[in-house]
Amino acid sequence: MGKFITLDGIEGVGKTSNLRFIKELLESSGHSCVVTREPGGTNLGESLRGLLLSHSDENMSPDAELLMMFASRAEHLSKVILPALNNNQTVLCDRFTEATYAYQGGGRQLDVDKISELEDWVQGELRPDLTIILDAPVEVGRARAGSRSAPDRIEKEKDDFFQRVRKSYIELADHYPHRICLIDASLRLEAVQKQILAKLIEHDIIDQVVC
Ligand code: T5A
Repeated sequence: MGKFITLDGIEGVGKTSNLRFIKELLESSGHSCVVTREPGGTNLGESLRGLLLSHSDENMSPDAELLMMFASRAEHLSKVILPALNNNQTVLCDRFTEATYAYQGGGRQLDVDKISELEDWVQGELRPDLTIILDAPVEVGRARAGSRSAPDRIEKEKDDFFQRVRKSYIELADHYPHRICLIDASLRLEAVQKQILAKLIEHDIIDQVVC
């Protein structure tokens, strides 16, 4: 079974920038990598992503949003993630279920027991071997993401929504320290990458020798 690594955090903290760095590290240490993302990663998942992150102002009920995240995840697990893990490949995923706890649980304030039930149903016992949460104050993420294209449905949320999302991520890392780690992403990119490298070594994902 391959390793399952996920990267998460609030908007603009540097997931995309660091995903490339992690992929290069993994490949240089001999991992065959599948890089993917949520919501998305399959034809159906990318169609759902289009609806979930649309730029329209049309309302979506929080329950519909939650169920669509898990519908995308069910397809992703069955078509991409599980086949790759079973083929001994390392899966590197830009966001996973921790995002659901943070955004739908924290941000939308949905009942986390419902999320946990869906997690058990859709994933069975599968959990990431390592989740790296890039943490930075909401203002820092906003400022970094700010200059890009028009905000999508979720990016349009107010600061208090993202404060709750950030708080949920911090709580998840506190609750599952063996598999979820928090990285200070407010630092310069090189300093962030140094922390990521240390975590990958600490969790036996890569060998110190190859670095
Ligand atoms: N969602 C997702 C849910 O609500 N529930 C779920 O279950 C799931 C799976 C997905 C959206 O869906 C929601 C959450 C999200 O709202 P996404 O595709 O993951 O969205 O996109 P975003 O989170 O919007 O990702 P972003 O592209 O905004 O941010 P990144 O990838 O974190 O940031 P990145 O790497 O593009 O960096 C932003 C800028 O900052 C610079 C970069 O160069 C770039 O210009 N930067 C730094 N600058 C200084 N110092 C550093 N350390 C820097 N790191 C990066």
